[in-house]
Amino acid sequence: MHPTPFPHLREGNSRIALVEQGRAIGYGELNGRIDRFASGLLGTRQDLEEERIAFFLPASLDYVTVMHGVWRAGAISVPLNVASALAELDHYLSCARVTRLVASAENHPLLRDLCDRLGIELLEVSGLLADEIAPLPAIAPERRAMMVFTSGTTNKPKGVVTTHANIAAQITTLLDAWAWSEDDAIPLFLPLHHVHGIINVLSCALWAGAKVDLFPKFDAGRIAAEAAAGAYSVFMAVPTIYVKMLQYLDGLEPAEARRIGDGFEAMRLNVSGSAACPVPLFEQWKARTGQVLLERYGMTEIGMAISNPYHGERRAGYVGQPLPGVQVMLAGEDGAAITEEGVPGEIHIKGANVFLEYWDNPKATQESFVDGWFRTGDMAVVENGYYRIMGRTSIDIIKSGGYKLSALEIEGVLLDHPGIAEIAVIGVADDVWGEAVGAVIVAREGTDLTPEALKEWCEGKLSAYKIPKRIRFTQALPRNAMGKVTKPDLKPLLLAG
Ligand code: MCA
Ligand code: AMP
Repeated sequence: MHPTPFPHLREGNSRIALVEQGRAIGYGELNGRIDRFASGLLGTRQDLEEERIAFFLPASLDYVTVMHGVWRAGAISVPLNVASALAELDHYLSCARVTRLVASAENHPLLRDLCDRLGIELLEVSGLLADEIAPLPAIAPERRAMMVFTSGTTNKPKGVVTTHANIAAQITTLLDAWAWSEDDAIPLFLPLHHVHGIINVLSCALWAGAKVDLFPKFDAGRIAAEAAAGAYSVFMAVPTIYVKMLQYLDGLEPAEARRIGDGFEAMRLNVSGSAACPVPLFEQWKARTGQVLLERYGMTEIGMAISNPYHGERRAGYVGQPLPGVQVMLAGEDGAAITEEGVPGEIHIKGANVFLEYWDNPKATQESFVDGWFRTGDMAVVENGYYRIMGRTSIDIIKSGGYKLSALEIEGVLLDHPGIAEIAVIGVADDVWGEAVGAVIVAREGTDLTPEALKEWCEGKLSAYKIPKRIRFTQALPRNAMGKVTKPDLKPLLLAG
């Protein structure tokens, strides 16, 4: 019996599982390393019984070893954002009540004080690879497997807990819907503390027995070169990355750009998600590469829920239909199900894919469900059989570069600044990022605030992408129909109040 519901990474699969900086790692080697790591984690224990083990690692052999090793030892994986500021890490580690943190030696100096203060053991993968493989516990599918932090409208990010069964459901529906096979190869450059990178790319590929090319970070030039060389069959990214790829191609000689475009055209699938794919972007990508983007809709709490078809029409500006096994209901303001087309409602979701709970937060968990349906906070409408996402019910959620950010969390941090009397953080429409983080600030009298000084002050408190890029004192900014402030020409400028 497999110790976890996740297949034993295709024992007997002689194919390549991972490519890390040009080095190919086979499924056999990976499997053995995971078992050794799980054994090292267990030590003298037989089952880690949902102990929380965090890891601060980029996409790497070590990351995969820890994620699966933690699962096999019966603990909960808590993957951390490697771009987090220390104050953010402090929140994740204390909220999850993490006992052990795995990071590469070069990051130990950065994390040492925090771990000491929180009583967390700071470890390296190499120190936990046991020589002998211990008997691994059999893990029931309903046990907790992973905790991923997500921003909500409330102040601090919440830990979304999924079980082994949730993860299995989220993966297997995509394997079928998008026709994954062991012949596939995919680049992985998305951050690995979010479901998009963890489930859609890494876990689907490993479950299928396919090949994953690991990038420590997004690198348009290298991705383009590999795509042109025919290295990949599947490509998955957020809209901002498609914008950045197009910008990169625009800067090349036409013949070179065409060669890369042909490389993308030869792939069997290009997927976009995590944020709305604007119709012009869909069209530009098609013109450049011949690829008709498959747009889908998902969320940390539910994995993927709605997808355009793999076979059949992929409609620009729409996310398609519910995935097999996922129940979708649009709820009107009175909570009743909307049955006719053209009437907007909030997306509610049911299915084996839906998460178990927000960690240590029964109130938030309870409030996010109604009659067993998970309330996503996203509005949608069905038109000619296809769902169209209309936006969030709360303007306090900003989606920037595919990252979900809480305006209130950013306001909370900035309000500690002695020169800020009042602040409103808002999403500002942006061609590259979808939305950029904007802040409207009322300064305390006599203070001399500049965007640069504020940015510097935020270091260590907020990840770089949460730092307001556009700061301005003003009375009123125009809003669009969705309630979003849309003033594209706002400059990083601070005017006297
Ligand atoms: C980075 N920068 C930004 C943003 N991000 N500026 C404004 N808005 C942003 N969102 C700035 C940095 O501060 C820096 O500025 C400069 O851009 C370069 O930063 P860097 O991090 O190097 O940018 P990048 O490497 O070009 O990264 C862009 C990226 C990244 C690759 C698009 O944001 C990314 O990987 N996004 C994907 C997020 C994701 O996977 N989300 C999935 C969650 P300066 O130079 O001034 O410091 S959603 C999900 O999982 C659900 C389930 C779903 O549906 O998928
Ligand atoms: P996260 O909570 O970080 O997992 O992000 C999930 C959110 O991203 C959803 O609740 C939506 O608001 C948004 N989202 C994901 N996919 C799409 C899409 N294709 N179009 C519009 N919004 C999307």
